[in-house]
Amino acid sequence: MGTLWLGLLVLLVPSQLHSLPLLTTERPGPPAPSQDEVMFAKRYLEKFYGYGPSQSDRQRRGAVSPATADDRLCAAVKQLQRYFGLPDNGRLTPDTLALMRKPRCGLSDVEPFHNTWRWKRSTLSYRISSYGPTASVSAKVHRAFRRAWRLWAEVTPVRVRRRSRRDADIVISFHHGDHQDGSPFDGKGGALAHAFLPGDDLGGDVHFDEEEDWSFNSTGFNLFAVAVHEFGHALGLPHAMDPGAVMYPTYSFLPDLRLAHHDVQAAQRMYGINPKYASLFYKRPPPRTPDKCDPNLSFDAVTELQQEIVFFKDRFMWRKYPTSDEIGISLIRGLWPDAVPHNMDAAYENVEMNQLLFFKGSQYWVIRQLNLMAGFPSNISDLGFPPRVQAVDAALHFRFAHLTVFFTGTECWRYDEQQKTMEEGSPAPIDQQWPGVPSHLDAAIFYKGFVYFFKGGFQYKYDPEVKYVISRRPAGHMLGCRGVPE
Ligand SMILES: [Ca+2]
Ligand SMILES: [Ca+2]
Ligand SMILES: [Ca+2]
Ligand SMILES: [Zn+2]
Ligand SMILES: [Zn+2]
Repeated sequence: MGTLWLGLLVLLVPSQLHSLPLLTTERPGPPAPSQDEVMFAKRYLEKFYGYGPSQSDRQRRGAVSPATADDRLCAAVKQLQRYFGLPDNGRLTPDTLALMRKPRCGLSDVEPFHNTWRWKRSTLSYRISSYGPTASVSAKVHRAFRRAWRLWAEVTPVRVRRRSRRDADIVISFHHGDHQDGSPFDGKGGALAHAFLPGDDLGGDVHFDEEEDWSFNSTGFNLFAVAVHEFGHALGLPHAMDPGAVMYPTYSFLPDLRLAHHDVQAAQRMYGINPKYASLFYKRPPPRTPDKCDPNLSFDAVTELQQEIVFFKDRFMWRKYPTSDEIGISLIRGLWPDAVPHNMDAAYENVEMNQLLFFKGSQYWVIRQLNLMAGFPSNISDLGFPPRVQAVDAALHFRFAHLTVFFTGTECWRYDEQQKTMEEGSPAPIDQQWPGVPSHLDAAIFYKGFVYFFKGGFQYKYDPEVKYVISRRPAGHMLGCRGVPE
């Protein structure tokens, strides 16, 4: 049975190779945005990327002087795409629009911030002038704000105390729609809150959109999570491009929310270091966003996605585009619904069905056109795994063979995507079916006639024709990380 498998695979490969150049023409391009979507995108870009009917000074001074309205729109879209780690094609692709629909902070991503916009005193006061929908749970609000200030105070010498004085430095309030500060709120979703940079009067103040579903848990929008971000602005911090940072512009909720390395650095550059910082964070330093060129980096999963390859790690992903050498890091949930798991086990794209499958533990999720399909997550026993298999290590999909190979420990399983059954003879030992390929894999992908396996800090390039591993490189090699020569 084992030899039969390999024979079949080799037979399939030449036809796959021949078909590859056609892929670009076979695939329909992304649908053109509707009139409404274009209007929505323009409003978003005006608000957050300085796009406007008249060119800004910065654009006029720039080397490239966009001539037409279309050029200016394209330039603003590109700027947004670069910020969020998308391919900067300047087009309003479904991915770009999906990102624009994510709830976020109401402050611009390109507003110039200066280090001079900081408080000159290290003891500040705040006051809550209105509670909006949270009036009935004011004790919880106080607790959430106190915890949020504490995160910043633990890393800097800044102290922020609640005062009932009218002249508090930082006035916190809830507002509805237009509230006369030039930045009207927009109802449910969209902008959740905004803040003013340090200064007199409105300076340092924080406004929350009263129409949001504020919460103290993972439902709706977590008030503590949004407060930590807005308080960062109230201290003078700008948005961060690092998707692991609290100062990243889009909303995300993590049960154990902490300031990231990037946030701590930014705050300490402004205010200095809390003398207790080293002892407080000695055992648990602020988390760093994974670096694609870290020699110790391993991937959770890797998949094809249309013409891209996507590498997953924790709650982040890197997308490699055939047309661009720029590989940005972004949040998994910046594109897909929140249901898609972090720290996933495996992923693959079923091109024929136009589906993307994610695996974690005994469950799997199916995404189609950026939405979770009904009935998911479901149990991997659906695919024919016996109860003893409670997770998969990696999934390898062959689109033209309608075949997916799953790897679990030292075994591999062949799933027939047309019959929707596990093929007879599954499982088989990996070392028989894939000579030279390690067991307990991290990820696998079929790309341009070769299979790439990932384990730990390495990528193994496997030639299905000679049935052996032909090279071993750093795991981040496809992401442009050449590493140290072996
Ligand atoms: Ca809103
Ligand atoms: Ca103020
Ligand atoms: Ca894995
Ligand atoms: Zn913000
Ligand atoms: Zn406001």
